[in-house]
Amino acid sequence: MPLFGSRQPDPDADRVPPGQYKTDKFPVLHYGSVPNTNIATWDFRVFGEVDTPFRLTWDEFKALPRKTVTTDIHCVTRWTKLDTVWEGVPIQEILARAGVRPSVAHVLEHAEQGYTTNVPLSVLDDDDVLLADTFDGKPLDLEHGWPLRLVLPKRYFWKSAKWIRGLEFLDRDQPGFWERYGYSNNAEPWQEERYSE
Ligand SMILES: Nc1nc2c(c(=O)[nH]1)N[C@H]1C(S)=C(S)[C@@H](COP(=O)(O)O)O[C@H]1N2
Ligand SMILES: [Mo]
Repeated sequence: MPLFGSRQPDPDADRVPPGQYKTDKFPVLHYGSVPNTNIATWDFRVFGEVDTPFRLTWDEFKALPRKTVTTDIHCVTRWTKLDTVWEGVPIQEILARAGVRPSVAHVLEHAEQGYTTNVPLSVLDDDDVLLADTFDGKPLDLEHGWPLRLVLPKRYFWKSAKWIRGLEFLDRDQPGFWERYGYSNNAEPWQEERYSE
């Protein structure tokens, strides 16, 4: 018996960013309602400052190269979930196909119902960033973003748009939905960048 009670130090403590707590649940968080997506008319658009803008149908998306990423996720409302397992198309596959122009420094994620969130190209262009259609080996639940969401583990999770429909490449920054409401532009959990100054 430990001398001062039975609480053991959490072996995962160094994986939980400042001000966050660990949960095994998978909370559902979004603004508005769960959209009604028709997979037959669904598309994913890559546009803006790219040499090869393109549009993918669901079947075309499903035919792209895929990989699995296991990662921790952090929501600004303070929950952190460790070792989440996602599968989908690596973002670097999309970037390569688009031919992103040298002038591009920013990307705007576009999702259903006008939800947007912005991210620097240098942050998006990482080997743990996925366009994910699968969580824990199963298609995404509707409320977690079916059919497709972005997963960007190195930023608070509002930068991971559910029901994503496109990426817009920009030569200047353009704040997204939460960023316009005073949330941090950079949103780095280890720096605890929750709100803008
Ligand atoms: N389209 C869309 N994507 C969104 C949001 C949203 O409101 N709309 N909320 C974000 C926030 S704040 C979080 S924490 C995560 C939550 O993902 P989850 O519901 O799968 O846990 O989705 C993000 N993606
Ligand atoms: Mo969030």
